[in-house]
Amino acid sequence: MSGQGAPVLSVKNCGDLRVAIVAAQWHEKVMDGLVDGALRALAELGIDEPTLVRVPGSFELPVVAKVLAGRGYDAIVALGVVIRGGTPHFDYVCQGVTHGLTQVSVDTGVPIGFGVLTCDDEQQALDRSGLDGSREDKGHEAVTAAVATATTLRTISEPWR
Ligand code: DLZ
Repeated sequence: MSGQGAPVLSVKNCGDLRVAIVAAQWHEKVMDGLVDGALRALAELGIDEPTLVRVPGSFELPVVAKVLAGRGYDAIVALGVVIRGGTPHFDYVCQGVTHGLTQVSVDTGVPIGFGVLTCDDEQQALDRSGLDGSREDKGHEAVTAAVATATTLRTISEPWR
């Protein structure tokens, strides 16, 4: 999967949305880039004072996302970096976080931006981190996708006239 084909999203009328970021702490340098990109995207969208919650690792993202989803947030952004090692652990963490976040989002109806990088090595993660010199800015992208979906849900939730 590559970043080619990504849409240019135009998100409007979202300044009043309540957004929470939940971010893991493994791979600090890459995580710093993802969190910075997410906060930058929220500022560009006029969404002030987002909540930022840190968890130890990506595997802990879904449970905290679920609690946040129950606290009235309109959108959640989950950020993490999982890098392949020499054991099957990588697959279990990736599967757990992906399945867990999907389940939380579908069950609660709260959109979750998926900003969890699953990479073969650190360089692949840096290339997607939004740090200087990187090709992609996945924290920024995850915010834009979550907020765009929240505005869509607001539109289709309005009663028919
Ligand atoms: C254990 C583990 C490993 C090996 N690798 C990562 C990783 O690359 N990225 C990440 O976010 N978390 C990793 N973890 C930690 C798990 O996500 C989790 O925090 C622990 O298994 C404790 O539940």
